[in-house]
Amino acid sequence: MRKNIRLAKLACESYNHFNKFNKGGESVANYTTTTPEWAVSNQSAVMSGIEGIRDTTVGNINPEYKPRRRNILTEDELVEGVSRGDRSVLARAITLIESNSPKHFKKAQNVLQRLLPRTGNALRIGITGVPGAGKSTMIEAFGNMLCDMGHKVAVLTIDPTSSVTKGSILGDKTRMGTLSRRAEAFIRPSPAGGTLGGVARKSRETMLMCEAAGYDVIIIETVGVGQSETTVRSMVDFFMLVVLTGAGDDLQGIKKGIMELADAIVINKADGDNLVRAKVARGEYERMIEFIRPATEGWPTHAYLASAVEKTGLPELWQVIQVFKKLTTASGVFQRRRDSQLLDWMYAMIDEHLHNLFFEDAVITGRMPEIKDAVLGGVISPTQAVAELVKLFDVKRAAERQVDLFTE
Ligand SMILES: Nc1nc2c(ncn2[C@@H]2O[C@H](COP(=O)(O)OP(=O)(O)OP(=O)(O)O)[C@@H](O)[C@H]2O)c(=O)[nH]1
Ligand SMILES: [Mg+2]
Repeated sequence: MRKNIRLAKLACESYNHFNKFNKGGESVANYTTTTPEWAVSNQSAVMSGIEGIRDTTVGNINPEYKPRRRNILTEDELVEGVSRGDRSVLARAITLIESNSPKHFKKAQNVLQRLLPRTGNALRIGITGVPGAGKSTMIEAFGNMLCDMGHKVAVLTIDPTSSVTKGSILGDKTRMGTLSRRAEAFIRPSPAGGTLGGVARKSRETMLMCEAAGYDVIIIETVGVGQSETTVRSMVDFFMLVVLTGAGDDLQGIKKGIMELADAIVINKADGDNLVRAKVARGEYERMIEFIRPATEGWPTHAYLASAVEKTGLPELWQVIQVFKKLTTASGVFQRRRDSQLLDWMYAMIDEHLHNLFFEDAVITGRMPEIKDAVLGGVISPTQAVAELVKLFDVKRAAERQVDLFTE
């Protein structure tokens, strides 16, 4: 401790000394300068010049200086900026949506509310597949192609593991290097942290913001492990599953459930030596699909070949998506899906809301251990336990205690 104080004193003294020295070279009297061995013998002119140098970093700190703060945008400015398609305002509106602060939550919701009339006009495409299947590479090639065709493309990712790995953000930005530099494209990595439910809400609202900003194709990438593909399916119109060759290898861990969600199965990396195998895989997938219920009423799911690297099969894929949109719009399936997605979303949020109210309530958490013991000890049945807990639960009080239910 004493040593620390001594050190601090020493640092302070030397700082003052240094300060004095740097004030326009007022005083160097206390310094003894030793000439370095590499200096030429007649150095006086140069050395005296040094005395006059003003160090702008140490001795001349401007007391008036205040670090520049980014001005906070008002609701009106956010609405206006996003409507105008201003990318930096859009990014800030999304940051507001992703914020966990109740104050930001309210502001973001107000902005979103005002922008709602401008949403809904984009085609929403989801892409899933095992890690390394080539989703990001494909989105980059596909996105560039769409931009060349005159579309505005927004790419979002849902990565339930991102709070753990964090690195995926950097990875995707570099993998989508050319796309991220285009004015017609907007890439936003997955909101970090939180439950999948929280990430889903944020991604959904981010998607709406992008639509309001004029992006007409939204692509959402998610890694095909766990629950996130169901979440993405519930927010897109068209869903593709990207797979690799070697479908026989136990379907590369792809569960039948995921295939049931897909409107198209894309066998990627159909290039070079892999092309023949990719064709074989396509046949195998086609045979399997026959036994699976199609994800979209009236739309037969098929397997297609593509190479994200050689950019083959991508125009055909876009063609397929166009036909899908035309057919499902004509049959009414397109709009019906969007309607039910909206209601499902609302119900899911109600579920989460009530779940949090109950399980985070102090009275319930206080009583829970005892009740659990009683159930495990065979003293009461689970049904009796529920009855007792629900009787204890006071919705009004719980609601008052909760600061903001949507902010995880
Ligand atoms: N030969 C070949 N390689 C490809 C193709 N598409 C992607 N790759 C390579 O496959 C690797 C993984 O590609 P990514 O696009 O990062 O795969 P991803 O599915 O996004 O992976 P995660 O984001 O980790 O789930 C990279 O090294 C790509 O260069 C393709 O069409 N052909
Ligand atoms: Mg990726």
